[in-house]
Amino acid sequence: MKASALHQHRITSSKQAPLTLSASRARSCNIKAALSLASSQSMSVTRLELYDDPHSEFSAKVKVALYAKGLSWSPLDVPCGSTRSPELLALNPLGKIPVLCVTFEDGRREVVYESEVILEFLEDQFPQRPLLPADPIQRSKARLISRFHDLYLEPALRRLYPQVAPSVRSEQLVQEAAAAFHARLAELETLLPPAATTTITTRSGVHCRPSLALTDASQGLTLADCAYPALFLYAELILPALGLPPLRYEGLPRVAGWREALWTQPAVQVLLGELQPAAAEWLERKLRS
Ligand SMILES: N[C@@H](CCC(=O)N[C@@H](CS)C(=O)NCC(=O)O)C(=O)O
Repeated sequence: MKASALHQHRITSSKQAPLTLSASRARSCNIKAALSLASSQSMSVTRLELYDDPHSEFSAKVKVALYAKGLSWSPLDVPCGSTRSPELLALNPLGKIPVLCVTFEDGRREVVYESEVILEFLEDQFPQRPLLPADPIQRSKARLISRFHDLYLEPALRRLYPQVAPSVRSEQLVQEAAAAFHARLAELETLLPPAATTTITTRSGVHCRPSLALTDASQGLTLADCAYPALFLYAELILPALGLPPLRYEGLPRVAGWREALWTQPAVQVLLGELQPAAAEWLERKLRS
């Protein structure tokens, strides 16, 4: 699927096409038939709505999965622009986005939150274009890499966010947080399978073959991949903004090859088309404060 086609799909009004496997499929068949195909459960989903913020890293993770599965969804603004608003807390008592609202064909509306739980829900509800490999061990590895993002790598990067504003920046905290982030990246290198470092020899020399976390790039994304485009993007923006050396993934050949392969994926390209300007705007705003 081309990136432009995916983008069109993302902005499709849910009134026009409640939920489809793909834009082309919606055109070629009755919507209701597509909906029942799209759902593994007896009850079909007619609408997906996502409370998100254009620069939210965890919302980006969910959007990669939605795009990879070719699912249509509508964005919802966070009520009053605050994750602490009574309206959002009524949906997610943890006061965080992303929050996915799911409407079923009988009109029932359910709320799913926590990005990893949302991804697992999407996988259960829409098993077509699976994001989890068939083999149980490979599934556990995909979950491990995704979990590593949520529990270890992203929290390390997050320590740098409050340091972006020059008015409150502490050089010591920047150095400590950057060192901790690089230590986590080195751990990530060891979690990735050696396939990510597979080299190919051509007449022009030896090249690192781009590979996704668990599969060859030609096989598409898995659950392991969804969180990392936003993580890499923010890390690449924030480190130099803090006066630190740019992130070049030196000594991390598996991570470097994986990052390169991610950027070739249509779902990631759609996400980056939205996230890059939002992240740049966020950074500019923080740098002025
Ligand atoms: N563990 C949560 C983390 C979500 C998260 O931290 N979201 C941020 C935006 S990227 C947020 O809502 N922050 C507001 C807050 O923590 O009050 C998940 O995986 O969904």
